[in-house]
Parts: sequence; C-alpha cells; structure tokens
Amino acid sequence: MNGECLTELRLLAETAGAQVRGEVVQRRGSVRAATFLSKGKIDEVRTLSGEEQATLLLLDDDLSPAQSRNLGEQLNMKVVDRTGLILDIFSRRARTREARIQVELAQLQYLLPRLTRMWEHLSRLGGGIGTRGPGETQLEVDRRRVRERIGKLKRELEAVVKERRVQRRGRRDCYKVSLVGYTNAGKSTLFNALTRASVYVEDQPFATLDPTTRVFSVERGARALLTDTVGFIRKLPPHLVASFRATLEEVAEADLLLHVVDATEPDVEGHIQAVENVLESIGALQRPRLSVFNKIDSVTDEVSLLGLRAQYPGAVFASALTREGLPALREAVMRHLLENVNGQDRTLGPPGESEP
Ligand SMILES: Nc1nc2c(ncn2[C@@H]2O[C@H](COP(=O)(O)OP(=O)(O)OP(=O)(O)O)[C@@H](O)[C@H]2O)c(=O)[nH]1
Ligand SMILES: [Mg+2]
Repeated sequence: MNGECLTELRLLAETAGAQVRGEVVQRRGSVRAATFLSKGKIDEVRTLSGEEQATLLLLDDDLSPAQSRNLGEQLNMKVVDRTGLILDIFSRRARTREARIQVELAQLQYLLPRLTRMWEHLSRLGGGIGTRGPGETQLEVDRRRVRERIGKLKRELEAVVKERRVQRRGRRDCYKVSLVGYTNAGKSTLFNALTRASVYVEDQPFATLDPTTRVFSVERGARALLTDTVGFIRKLPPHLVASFRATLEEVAEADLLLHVVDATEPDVEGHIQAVENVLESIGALQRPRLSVFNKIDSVTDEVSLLGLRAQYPGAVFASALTREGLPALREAVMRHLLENVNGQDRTLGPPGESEP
C-alpha cells in the first residue's frame, strides 16, 4: 500500500461517516491466510485501538468472509473491508429507485457468503448439538430470504435494463458522448459546464450514481447527447459493476468517451489505469476515447502540468470551473464527431430536442 491509497481510504472512511483515529500499514508479503493481518499487526491494531477507543477496523483490501470473521473475533472489533466500505457509501448515496435496486443487489450478494459463515460460527458455539442445530435452521431460513430478495431485485433490474435499452433505441441516430473517470475527477462539473445543466456536484467520492443525459452543442450547430454517470475507483467491487449494468451499458455504447482525469491528483497514472480496468470489465475499452485533464486551474506545479502535456499529447487540458480549455474540448469532440458521422447514418442533432 502506498501513501495515496491510505489518503483515499481515509477519504472513503470519512464519506461513510467514520472518524479516523489511527492508521497501520502492513507489507503485501506478510498477509496471513487466516486473518489477513499478521500476528504483529493484530497486536499493533489492538494497542492502537485501545488507546484511541476505536470500534471499527477498515481495510484497504478485500477479505474473505472467514478472514473478516477471524480478524473481528481476535480484535473484538467490527471489521469492514474495502468492498464493504464502498457498498456502504453507495447505499448512502442511492436516491432513485434504480440506484437503490442496483446497490441493494450488490450488497445482498456481498452479504450472502458472510451470512453463512456468521451462522456456522454460532451453530459451532452451540457445541455438539449436531448438524441440524437451531442455528443452522435459522441460517437456512435467512439464506433463503436473501436469495429470494436477490431474485426479486434481479427481475426488477432486468426491467430497468430493458427500459433503458428502449430509451437508447430512440436515440440511436444521435452521436453519443459519455463522461467517464475516477470518482471526484469533476465529471459532473464538466457536464454542467458543457450543457448548462445543474446536476449534483460535491467534493466527495460517488456524488453521482444515476446517469443523466442532456443535449450538448458541440460546435457550428452540431449537437450530441452527453451523459454523466457514476465514477470509478481502484478495485471497484465486481458485484457493483455487475449491478450497475443498466447504467454502464450507456458507456459501453457511446460513440465517444471523454475520460475526465483530475490533473491535481498525485497518482494520475494509477487513476487512469483504474478507469481503464473498469472500462475493460464492461467491454468499453475499445470505444473511441479522449482524455480530458480537468482542474488545471488548481495545478500549482507548472512542471508537472508540462510533464502531463508531454506524456499525453492527444489529451485536452481544461478547467470545468473556470471554463478554460472548453473551446479546445468542443473542437476535439467535433473532430471525432465528423470522423464518426462521415459515411454513417448519423444526424448532427437529436430530433425534437432543443438545447436547455
Ligand atoms: N479547482 C477545480 N475544481 C473542480 C473542477 N471541476 C470540478 N471540481 C471540483 O471537484 C469536486 C468533484 O466534482 P464533481 O463534478 O462532483 O466530480 P465527479 O467526477 O462528478 O465525482 P463523482 O460523481 O463523485 O464520481 C467538486 O468539489 C468540484 O467543485 C475544476 O475544473 N477545477
Ligand atoms: Mg459526479
């Protein structure tokens, strides 16, 4: 783990409402199969949490259900891994029916194997009662309930996916641009700047969960549809990616992806890689893509900006806040649009819609 990862974990923890009282780092090589943390690290966490009266241990990695349980027992603390934390933030953020279905589905799929282990543990505590003790019966009931709920949510989600497909079919003749990028890169701010919309913006991860689409006047009367969507993060839980299929299909079908990168981020390359990993997992890595380095207004280090310009010569450098670089961005989108429209049955303006 490097310093940037811990900074991000701290930010995620605070977004989920936790107060960070201390940090412990373990080398990758010392992972212990049963508890994830080594004996020495467990002691270190125990001492630190005793001093700071901490009640929750957050890990930057994902633990197996058995590891979480073992670690929690040894430390007598609640243990939440990276996926658990991200799911928690998503569920706090989910406002619409669609987002709620997607998040709950991912949460239940995450919970199911953990529920099992928890009850196995309880029935083991019953000691020698036999394999069909009361704990296990309860476990089976609980698992069935969770599975039934998962089934119901999946059916509801299927309806949402269909609905979105129908919506997109109506727009298939339009040129479609999707904003993608690491969470907090400034996608929604850029979306608002380009479309004069007013979607929710916040200096916290995962401010956006639901996609929004608006008409976007590119240049010289040409128009496209621009979509703002959920942000990505390192190790985005696969259950979440799968649940957000309805939302992410939009991205996979865009004619152009604008990859928004926070130019002030110290680990720019790590963030770009994380976004490309998610794009790959949703089958969108091959879509035409244009990098937009955002927030250049607050890059204080001119040298690092020059470095980025040299390293990413095809990218646009802009500020959604001061609007610097937006004309160049429109021009770059226009070039892609003309290339795409040439020889294809596309119109340069969506029918029956006017700019907001
Ligand atoms: N200085 C500066 N800040 C910006 C710029 N663009 C966005 N921000 C800030 O960055 C923070 C995140 O902006 P959002 O637009 O919510 O970012 P996002 O990528 O949509 O984030 P999620 O939806 O959470 O994934 C907010 O505090 C914005 O005000 C910019 O060009 N310059
Ligand atoms: Mg957003």
